[in-house]
Amino acid sequence: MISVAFFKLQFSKGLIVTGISLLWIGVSYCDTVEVFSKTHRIDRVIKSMEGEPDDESFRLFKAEKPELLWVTTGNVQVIDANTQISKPAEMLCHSHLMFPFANFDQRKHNALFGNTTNLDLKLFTLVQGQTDIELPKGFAIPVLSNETFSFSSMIISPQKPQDPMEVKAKGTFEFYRDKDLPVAPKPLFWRGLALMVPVKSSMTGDHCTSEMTGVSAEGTYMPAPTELSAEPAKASMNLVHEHQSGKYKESYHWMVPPGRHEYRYTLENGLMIPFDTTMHYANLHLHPYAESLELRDLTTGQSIYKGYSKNLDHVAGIAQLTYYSDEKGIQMHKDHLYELVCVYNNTTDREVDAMAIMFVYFLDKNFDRDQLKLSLPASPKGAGQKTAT
Ligand SMILES: [Cu+2]
Repeated sequence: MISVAFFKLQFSKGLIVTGISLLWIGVSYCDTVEVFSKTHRIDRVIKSMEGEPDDESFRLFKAEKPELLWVTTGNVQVIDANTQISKPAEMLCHSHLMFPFANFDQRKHNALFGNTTNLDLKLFTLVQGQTDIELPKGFAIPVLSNETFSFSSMIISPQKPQDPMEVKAKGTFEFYRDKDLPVAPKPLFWRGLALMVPVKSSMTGDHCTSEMTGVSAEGTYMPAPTELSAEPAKASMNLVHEHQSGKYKESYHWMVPPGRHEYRYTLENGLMIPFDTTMHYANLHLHPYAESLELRDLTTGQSIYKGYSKNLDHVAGIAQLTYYSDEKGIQMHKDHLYELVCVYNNTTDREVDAMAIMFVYFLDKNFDRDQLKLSLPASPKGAGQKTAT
């Protein structure tokens, strides 16, 4: 059967959802949803992580009854709010397709799938240097049509614009309706693995997502050895927290002094996976002046994936990040020790801020769409027309 879908739904706060057949896999088609941030006026330099955060709520698809959807790709662009013309990619700090932060409960979410899935808060993080994610062919993230999502974005401006400009972030996400797929995709779940650096601070974090923190252990604060510790980045002082050992504070956002520096971090919580499984996709989040980020298996000594960053020539920014994508995958182990190794080469004469996060996608091997029983009530009247923002 070959069919073409087209729908257009108007949501609140500048959100448009359109769908049309764009990508064909065999005889199946995908739907596309477009989401827009609010308009930002840019008239000055706005550094990394110092832009105004924006969140837009939306649903992927309006269905009479809840149904299974499979998310496969994400794209983000910064566009002129009036002409829709694309702006330079260095104006994007980051954006996420995620469940709403304020009320996401991982346990409750996965209970919707009979506890056979292991999804976390985010589906995609798109950043300067990689504004597209396409999961490997035949792989996708299972979600439900009646779930609310958040398109979160931050726009920055490494250079002062000649004239003030009005811009928006535009997110485009593709998904399939399960009922249109003769063959089930292989399910993936996301984890964010952030490199933490010992920092000189006694601040305590209180608003953290899983990749931003290790375990917040009780204990007496002891400063990290001075030669190892960095200044925490001021924009993320509230995310400084204690290392699992209780011996020092650490942060996923820190300052790199001039020169070339290597940072190593043993993942305190491992990979946060419930079983041994395979990894099929990985993408990076690095800041300008980064060279590479590597995930290593300390138990076997094996390098799992080493990604690289190419910096822009004309301004502090990232031109391109490499990513890992493989249908065959790499075997990963719940009980192995893993390490992140990151290199920054700060070629300026002042400190620059840094992050190093690897977003990884694992096979959710216990999820079986044929066993999924959607016992959810149908969406209440009007659901999907307007969602909280
Ligand atoms: Cu960052």
